[in-house]
Amino acid sequence: MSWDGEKAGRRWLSRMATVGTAILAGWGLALLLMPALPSPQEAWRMAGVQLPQSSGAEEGTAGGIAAALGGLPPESEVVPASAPAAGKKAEPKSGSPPSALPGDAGQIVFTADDPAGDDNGPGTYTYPQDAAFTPRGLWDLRNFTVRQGTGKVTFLLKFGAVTNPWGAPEGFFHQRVDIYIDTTPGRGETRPARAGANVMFDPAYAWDVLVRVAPWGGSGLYKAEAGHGGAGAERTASSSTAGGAGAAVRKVLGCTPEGVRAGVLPDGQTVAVQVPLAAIGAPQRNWRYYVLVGGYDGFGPDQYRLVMKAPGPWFFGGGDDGNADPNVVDLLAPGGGKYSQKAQLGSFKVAENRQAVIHPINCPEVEAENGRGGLWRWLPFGRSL
Ligand SMILES: [Ca+2]
Ligand SMILES: [Ca+2]
Repeated sequence: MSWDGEKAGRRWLSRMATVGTAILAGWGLALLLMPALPSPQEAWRMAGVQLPQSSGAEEGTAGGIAAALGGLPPESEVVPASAPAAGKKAEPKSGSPPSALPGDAGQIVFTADDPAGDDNGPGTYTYPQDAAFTPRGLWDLRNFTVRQGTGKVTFLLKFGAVTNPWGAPEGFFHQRVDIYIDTTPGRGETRPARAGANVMFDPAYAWDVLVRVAPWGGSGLYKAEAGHGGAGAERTASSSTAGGAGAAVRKVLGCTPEGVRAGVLPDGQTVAVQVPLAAIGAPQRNWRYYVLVGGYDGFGPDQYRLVMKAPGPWFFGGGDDGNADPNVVDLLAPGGGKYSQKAQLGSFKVAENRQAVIHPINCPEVEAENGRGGLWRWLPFGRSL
């Protein structure tokens, strides 16, 4: 099947996603109304969340978490299980409050800023044209922070904007984030867990752990199996299409009250994902982080919204109609230099059907390029900013 044909097929599938969204919204609503199954908000509370210790450098976070403990949004503010038909103007419900959030987020152990206004992939990508994809900043990662608390590791992803037009129970809808972590030198995977992001990972920093972030219960913790890091396992787009095999991975935890939990901080801009410490381990100084931000599409490959050559109501534009171009619109990376987002995401080759190779933050090469006063800081556990 040609790339064009294949992508056209997926384009059709994604048009059907509006129907899917309605169904999913229905599930989400049912989940909220079902007493036997706690909503994520209830789950936070069931877990006995506590207020984090304020370190004085977390304006809008600590106080926000306190506000979040108020509980579920009023029923009147739950978005009805409906979605606009393709081509019809969507009416995002901006009045919905963000979901309640994980408390006891603990101390910051790693934090990195990302440039504002760069949710354009290699510099050319444009937003889908439907009104649901407003305002600007939905995919513009601004900050990535890791906190270690009692029995939990929390990943905080601050965006330019977060909206929830179809009432996903997590409080966000548009963001599809993968946090791939190289925790163990010399082993791991250089391919994504599933085909979809359309990128390859630096073989020198093959990933071992994936924190998958998606609405509608799509978040989870995965680990690479044996892996083949360092083997120069580069592959072309032909082996990484939607139906192709992803990396050998094991699902460790799904999105459950005892597993991985996701929500939005009351600042309305920060997606938070909490993972049990026992499952992921204590963050270490030498953990390398790949943070990939794409658009969520329940019917997209690995739930990534496709990037096409021409923009459409439901697709990003400014890419290519094949599968060499990344479906990643923002990448945690320095603002310039050899490892800038533009350089990394732009390293794909359509003619050779070759995907971009990306590099993690907090590795010596990128750190050197980042220069003095870099974007990120490692903070020994127990120390406040
Ligand atoms: Ca950004
Ligand atoms: Ca970026």
